[in-house]
Amino acid sequence: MKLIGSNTSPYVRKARLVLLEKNIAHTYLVDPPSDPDSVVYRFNPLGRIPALILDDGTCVFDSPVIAEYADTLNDTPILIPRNNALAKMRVKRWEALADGIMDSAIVVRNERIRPAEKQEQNNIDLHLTAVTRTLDHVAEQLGERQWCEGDSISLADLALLSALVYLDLRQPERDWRSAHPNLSAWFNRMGTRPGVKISLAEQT
Ligand SMILES: N[C@@H](CCC(=O)N[C@@H](CS)C(=O)NCC(=O)O)C(=O)O
Repeated sequence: MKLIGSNTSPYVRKARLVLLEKNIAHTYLVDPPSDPDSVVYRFNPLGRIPALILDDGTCVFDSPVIAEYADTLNDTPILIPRNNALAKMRVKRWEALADGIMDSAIVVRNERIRPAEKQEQNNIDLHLTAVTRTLDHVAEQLGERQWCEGDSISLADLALLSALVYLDLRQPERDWRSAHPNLSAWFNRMGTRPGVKISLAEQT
């Protein structure tokens, strides 16, 4: 299978981390939709990445669907609980929080690259505040535990990591590590994982 993406997209990073963590053989193709000739338009009518192309040509999108599909391919590890509806909901809720951070950070990014006179400061402030509030929340939820949910790695950890890497890229002025030392320690522990190391080496 082939994962089409870009090294800056946090949603792509989440999908890539799932494939790497589960050791699922795939080719990673950097081919962002900002290039009008990107192959992504042939596979995903939305023209969005990540897009996972299966060997029979089936295209899987978007990142939560890719994560859920990929998680069914093997059990090493299981990233989304299978037999416990509440535990599954909690992991997916972490994913929603992480995706929400990404969504808001992208709104801020898109505003900031507009000419200064066209930027909507209210919109920027709204989304910066949403990110701050959500970081406060996830840091509190994590506490001193090793994993976001349960007693092993899950999609929750991979999604949150992807959101934080994106914040480092687009909001380097945001000192979330000082604000949340527990999140910082968790991030550093996550950074020792082989799949995470590969992904972190893929920036820009
Ligand atoms: N909800 C989608 C979001 C995907 C998305 O918006 N991807 C962005 C990149 S971060 C994209 O492809 N935008 C189109 C573009 O860059 O032209 C997911 O989780 O996969």
